[in-house]
Amino acid sequence: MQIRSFASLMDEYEQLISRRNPANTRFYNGLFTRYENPVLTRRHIPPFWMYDADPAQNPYMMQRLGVNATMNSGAIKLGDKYCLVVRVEGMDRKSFFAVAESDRPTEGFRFRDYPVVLPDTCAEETNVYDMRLTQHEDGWIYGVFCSESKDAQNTDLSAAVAAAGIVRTKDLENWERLPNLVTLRSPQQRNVVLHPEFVNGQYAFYTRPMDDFIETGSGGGIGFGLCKDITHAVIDEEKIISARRYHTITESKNGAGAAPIKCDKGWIHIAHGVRNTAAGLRYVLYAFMTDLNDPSKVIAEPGGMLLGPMGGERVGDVSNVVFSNGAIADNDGKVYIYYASSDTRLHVAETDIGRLCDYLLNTPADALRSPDCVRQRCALIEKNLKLMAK
Ligand code: M1P
Repeated sequence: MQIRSFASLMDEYEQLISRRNPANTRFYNGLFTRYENPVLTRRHIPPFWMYDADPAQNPYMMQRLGVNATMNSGAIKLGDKYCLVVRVEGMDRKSFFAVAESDRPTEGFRFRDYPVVLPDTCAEETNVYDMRLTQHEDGWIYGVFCSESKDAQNTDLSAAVAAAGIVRTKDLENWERLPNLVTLRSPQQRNVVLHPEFVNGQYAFYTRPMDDFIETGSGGGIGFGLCKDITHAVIDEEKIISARRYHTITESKNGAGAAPIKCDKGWIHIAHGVRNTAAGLRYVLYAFMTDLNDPSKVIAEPGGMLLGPMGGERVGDVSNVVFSNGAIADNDGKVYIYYASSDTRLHVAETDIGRLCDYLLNTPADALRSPDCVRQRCALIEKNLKLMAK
């Protein structure tokens, strides 16, 4: 096998970072634009994170600390920079966070020189992943993420406990770790999102109650709860605001997704859902809207999907997975949705507030119930055939 020089690995990496990412003009649905290339993959990891560049120490120029995947990032605009806090999965399948940024929303993302070093305050934690970022009106940027630990009460070696970890920062550089969220009525939590504004003077969280590490439980769905003190966040009362319903996008494992985006019609939420079917799990991104004055009240929840997997990505077990933890609403009204596909790479889709509102408020809510869906389609066809005949 030929031994590559570190310089050639760096050249290849720089070429990848500077590659343009044109819009995919073959795709049209009137709602969003897709782009030809993912914005981040494991090939975007700087070689100096993985190789010892010293040939005396690394004569075969062998990867010493490899990376398996980049996915499920939180997203935020900081000054002029589009920033992603990315879940980076090592070869050992354990994850850590790293900030990638660009001055353009759809290309040019480059990881900062060092990954995020979280304060080591949670001794029993074994894995961290999927951080959602919220610019809160209290002035801090919060990251809420999945904190996984060994289940000490269970002798099964693989039994795990999921909690919502909380960190805060002003610059995505220096992070303060706060105690994990405590929800008194649900033993475990994953995919929790902090609302950007105070609600009744308190911090508001969208939660996903779980009975155990995998099961979302009988009372599952998207929960909502308030807490007074985020430095010791405890939610006493967690109410379900969007219940799981059989064979809909919110059937199981639903989370609240990205931090909500405020517009004059309500709060726009972009989330992911997965349905169990005989053919396996079916992942989609979906959207819902909550009331401006009461963000615990869902006012629009189309039944259809917002964004499915890209064609040509159906490889292996996780071919179906689409997952979003982050979207950026820009000053000009454009919205960039960062989504992971197949649990290995991050893509972007571009839309705007007007289109998202139209989608949310005018897409049939029961489109996934098949007889209704077909009837609605027939009504649409009939209307269009009449229009075309004129
Ligand atoms: O593999 C799909 C997803 O599975 C988990 O998500 P959830 O909390 O919904 O079960 C996470 O590992 C997530 O990162 C992953 O994309």
